[in-house]
Amino acid sequence: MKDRLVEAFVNMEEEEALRLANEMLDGGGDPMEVVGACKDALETVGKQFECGEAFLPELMMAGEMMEAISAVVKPRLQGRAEAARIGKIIIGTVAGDVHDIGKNIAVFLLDSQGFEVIDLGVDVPPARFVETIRESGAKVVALSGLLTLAFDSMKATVDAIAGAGLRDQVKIMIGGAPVNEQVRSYAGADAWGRDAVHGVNLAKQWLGGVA
Ligand code: B12
Repeated sequence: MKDRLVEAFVNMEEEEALRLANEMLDGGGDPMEVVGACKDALETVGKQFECGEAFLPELMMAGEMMEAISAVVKPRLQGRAEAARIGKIIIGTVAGDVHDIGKNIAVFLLDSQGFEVIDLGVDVPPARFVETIRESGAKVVALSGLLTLAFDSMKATVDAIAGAGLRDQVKIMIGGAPVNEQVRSYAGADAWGRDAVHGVNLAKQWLGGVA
């Protein structure tokens, strides 16, 4: 079923993809497996875009399909919600980047695991993160980015937090498909999350809650 979902997604058969996602979820499937199938499909669409076999409309269509499927996955994740709020986390897609599907998955997973999430949206300038740390007193900042240029924005954000004298008060994690240990080191973040579940585990280590 997962393979059929990947195939329908790549072929831009929105209704069929949505139907298969619902069937997997109704059959008791893990919501993160549905997300995983969509990620595999998006990777293929991304590669097609890179080599000129798909164009911006296909990229946009893929984004819309992912959003539609996220909307049916989300309530299943929220079904696992815990009552207590463990701590505050500021999250946003860094300046110059508007990709937010992965960030939104991280937001609803963190929320469903009991964190208070302050979502600053996309294309967030470094100063906005600094301001929000001051206003909220949050101890964790999560930066998302999908573009190569996001690496510089992540570094600029970490630098701005340090420049404001707040670096010792917060733990910073970064994530997004192209992020790895090298990017973490370049940006000066404390950790990088391979996926949203890893991000939740990092937050639990830093703020408490069982990882
Ligand atoms: C959908 C999409 C779009 C949509 C975005 C819609 C939206 N609302 O987000 C639209 C059409 C708007 C778009 C626009 C563009 N895109 Co685009 N897009 C994609 C695509 C196909 C999928 C991205 C996606 O949503 N993946 C699925 C999610 C679930 O995965 P994810 O984001 O990695 O998130 C997971 C983890 O990484 C993690 N995670 C994410 N964030 C965080 C944060 C933390 C803290 C943690 C712990 C974890 C975490 O959790 C998630 C779940 O586990 C990718 C290809 C790809 N495979 O990545 C290209 C891609 C990212 N886009 C690309 C490009 C070039 C563009 C454009 C420049 C195109 C153009 N010419 O205009 C613009 C950029 C606009 C901008 N300024 O940002 C390139 C980037 C190349 C590069 N090296 O920079 C890619 C790689 C395609 C390609 N292969 O060429 N895009």
